[in-house]
Amino acid sequence: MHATSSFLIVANRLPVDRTIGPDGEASWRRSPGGLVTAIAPVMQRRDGAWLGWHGAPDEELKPFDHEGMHLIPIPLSSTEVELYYEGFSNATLWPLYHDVVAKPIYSRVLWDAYRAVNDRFARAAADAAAPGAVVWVQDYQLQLVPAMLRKLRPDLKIGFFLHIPFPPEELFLQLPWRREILEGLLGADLVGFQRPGGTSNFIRLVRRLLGQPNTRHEIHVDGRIVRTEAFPISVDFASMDQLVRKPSVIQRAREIRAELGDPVHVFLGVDRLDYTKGIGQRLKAFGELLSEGSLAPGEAVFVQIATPSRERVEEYRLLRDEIELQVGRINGEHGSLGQPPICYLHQSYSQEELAALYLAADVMVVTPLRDGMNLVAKEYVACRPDLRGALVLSEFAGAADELRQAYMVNPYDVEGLKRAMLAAARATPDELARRMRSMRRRVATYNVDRWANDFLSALEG
Ligand code: GDG
Repeated sequence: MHATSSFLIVANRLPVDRTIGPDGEASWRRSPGGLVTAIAPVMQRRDGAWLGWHGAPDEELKPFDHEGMHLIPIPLSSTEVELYYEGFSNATLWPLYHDVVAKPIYSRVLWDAYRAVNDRFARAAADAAAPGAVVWVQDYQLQLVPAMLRKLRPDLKIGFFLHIPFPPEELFLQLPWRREILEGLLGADLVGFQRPGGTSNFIRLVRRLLGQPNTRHEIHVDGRIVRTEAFPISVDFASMDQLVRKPSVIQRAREIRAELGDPVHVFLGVDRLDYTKGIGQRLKAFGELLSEGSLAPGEAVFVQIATPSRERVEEYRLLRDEIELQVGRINGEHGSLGQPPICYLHQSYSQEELAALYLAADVMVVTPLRDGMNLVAKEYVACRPDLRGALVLSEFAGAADELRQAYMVNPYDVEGLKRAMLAAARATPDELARRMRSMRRRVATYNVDRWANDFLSALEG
């Protein structure tokens, strides 16, 4: 009999990446990101474990410890990566849950793989959980786990959090396996969403498809009560705020501006290269501002970091070609020797470099067509203790509920987007400070610790 834990995180991925050193030795490195930072202390306090795939297909690994976290690797075959992860998770659920901005693929083969992998995660969690343990299941890849796990272990307290939007009825009803997904989620004691809209979509669908009696936040299922509520995720405000005050980061921000030719306006976009992020929309707006002469090349530079993402999924390959064509056109038309107006980077950066970029940017442009939250918007705010810098933010990002003082845009409205980008670039220092101060207050109080604690207190309370 192996040791069990009283607190479990179940997520598609483990919170570590394997790196190969110069000597050829493999070692694990904690992945960047607020979720791990917020949850690691809870794990240490409660003797917790984290279950997830370790990132290499066709490889079975024994559980191991890393920086005080007990990690339990769940194996995936390369076929499962293709069908469950790239397929059902990222070619079916991801576009369906993001307003169908790309066409979802509905395939029984993908669904079967999704169910089989969810079943494997549920069994592993059932094995690893101590009697009465708290299990927190994360995100759209594992929506069947709550019910599967409850069946195996009715003694557990099960929470589920969806990091992406939960779609409205009209869209969700397309899914051939819509009942199974809802029943899967209802295995939890608490189902958390980013926005109140997710909660009401969920409640409405449960009533319509399953006929379960409910109130605004509670659903009655087989003599149990399932609660549902919004918990907007956030960032580690204090550590970002500290990072960006380091002289080396401030110096690097200055260098970045100099490397860009010391333009008057630096616009910045930071996203995974994903069709939900509205990268094309913002580049189009920027291109038109140049064509019309509202911004002059040399006066304004747009830095677009597009981190490589899901490169084996067809839609993502097409998107990359589209964006790169668009960048080439705008740079070809408006650039001059050594001075392209768009600096496009299809690479990943360290957190320090990212912080320096945030600090170097006058206007952060966050224009998703749909986004659960969007942490980049909150990171930008956390990285501006100088109270300079403007945030242009899509009303379709979860973050728009909280960052009300941003320059709010509908990313489909090119004219509106252009107006907002110009207004942000031309705002007075007083105006910028007023907006930034109020947004920082919000992110500083409602940080990622608060998010994790609120969810766990609601689950256990
Ligand atoms: C999903 C939901 C929700 C990006 N490039 C680099 C890098 N990043 C980091 C950012 C940020 C994170 O990745 C991206 O988070 P977002 O929230 O913006 O977007 P998704 O990846 O789509 O996340 C989203 C989130 O889950 C959490 O619930 O907010 O709505 O879609 O932290 O900084 N980090 C580093 N180098 C890069 O090049 N180090």
